[in-house]
Amino acid sequence: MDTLVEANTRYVTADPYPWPFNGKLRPDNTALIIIDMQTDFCGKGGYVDNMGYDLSLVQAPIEPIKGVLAAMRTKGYHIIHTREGHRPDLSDLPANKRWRSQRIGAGIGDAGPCGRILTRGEPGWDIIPQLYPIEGETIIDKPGKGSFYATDLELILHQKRIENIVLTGITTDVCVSTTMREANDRGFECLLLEDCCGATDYGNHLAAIKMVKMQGGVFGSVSSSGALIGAIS
Ligand code: C5J
Repeated sequence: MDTLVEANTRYVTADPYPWPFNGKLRPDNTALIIIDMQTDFCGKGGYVDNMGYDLSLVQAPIEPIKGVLAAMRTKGYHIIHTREGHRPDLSDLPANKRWRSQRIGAGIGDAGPCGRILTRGEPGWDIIPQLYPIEGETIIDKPGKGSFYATDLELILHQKRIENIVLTGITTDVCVSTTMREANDRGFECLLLEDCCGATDYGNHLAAIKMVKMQGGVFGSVSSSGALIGAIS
């Protein structure tokens, strides 16, 4: 059974608990956040490709996210996209982050096949065409891994009266996980869609998902694109 619908409540079948905890799943109080689906993280010639990782792991969530995005757009849910990247003058790039990226052969701000790596305005930094935002959707540009740090995301979520967040994107163990932890600490009710995420290391992907589920759902609950689409349809 994908949904449990009682009077004025709606749940997504999820592990370790049906989500959201209070059954208040509605378009007006729920946002889909799609994290960092940029060419730099999943495209040929981008940052992750330059570091030598297997792109198939970070491309796997593209089709499942497409399905969730279409379903949630149709139903009028809030849609938020994020992009990790730095100002062209690199004034928001910590020296240690730059040093570490150079050390692994993908220096942030350096020229690459898709323009300057992880630099705002460059082709590689932008969101892939398959998941490109449409008019009215929010885009959050962030310099770090978490989507709340040094951005106006929290203010926007409060202005829109959002209580529930569905998390998707890449990478499961870095930006998605960091954002989920930040959101959870701020009282947002979070759901991670496991087939809508991917990591540069499959073991890390699985571990990041496992961590969400411990302690009765210490950061929220975990489900799939199919269960979410079933629940809102
Ligand atoms: C990383 C991200 N992995 N979007 N960024 O550096 O997860």
